[in-house]
Amino acid sequence: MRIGCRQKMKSIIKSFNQQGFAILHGVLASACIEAVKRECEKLVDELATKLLALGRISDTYDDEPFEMRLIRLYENHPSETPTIFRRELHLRGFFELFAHPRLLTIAQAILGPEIRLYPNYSVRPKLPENRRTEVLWHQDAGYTSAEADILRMVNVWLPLVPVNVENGCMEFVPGSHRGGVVPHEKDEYYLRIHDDHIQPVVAQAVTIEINPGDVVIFSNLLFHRGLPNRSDHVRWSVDFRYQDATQPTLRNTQGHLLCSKKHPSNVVRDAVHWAELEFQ
Ligand SMILES: O=C(O)CCC(=O)C(=O)O
Repeated sequence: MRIGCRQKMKSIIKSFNQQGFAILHGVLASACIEAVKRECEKLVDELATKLLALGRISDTYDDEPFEMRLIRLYENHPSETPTIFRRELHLRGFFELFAHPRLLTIAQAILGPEIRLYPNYSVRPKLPENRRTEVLWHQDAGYTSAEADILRMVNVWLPLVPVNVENGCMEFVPGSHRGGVVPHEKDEYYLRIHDDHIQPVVAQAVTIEINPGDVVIFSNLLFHRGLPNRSDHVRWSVDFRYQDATQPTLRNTQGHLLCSKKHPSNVVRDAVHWAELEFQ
């Protein structure tokens, strides 16, 4: 690794360890983002075809831009809008992102040589003014199990459109990853950190306004939320997690191995192989 790269890597890891997150500007090539967007467009196409076949719409809005089409398709059925795609992501265009060499190098520097894609990878089309997409203050580890603070992970989040406070960017409490898993309670759609733990620190929260090509990595213990979308377009984003593959997932699903010295033949080989696999 060149000296400049080594220094950058050091400052990313320092920020991840101290603040609980690090922003990587311009790390993804536009071809990588475009490949993901094309796959998302195909998922929306499939939904449009289904809605038309069911007689729910009379126009599939093929000419609407990426950040508008879902709004048009569901304008008469707002309670049915998709909020997350997960099982659908075994498509070739996602592989270059999930197995991005620079992201994997960072994950290996933090977690060690054995890296799994944790069985929790998502595309979120966050439609405006939809409470089902407003993700409340939580720690990812709060969703896993009582032993979740043993899981060593690097969470990855990236936008497919520019994100800001208005359209529902992420919000983090720097340093909040240091105290282990705190109590969560069930709200209508999501878990939320108990008020006794979020209220004392909420004023320290920072908003993560970034652009396609940028990525933010963060700890699975960091207090974070996705703000509501108050704009007139869809806030598209992708989130996934790398985990130290020597650990259990603490779920019924096992994810997919992306780097391994111990079991190299089990690593997902390429985009074709990824598309043959399933969410598991
Ligand atoms: O994208 C969002 O609004 C929330 C995502 C989130 O909470 C996560 O990736 O853990």
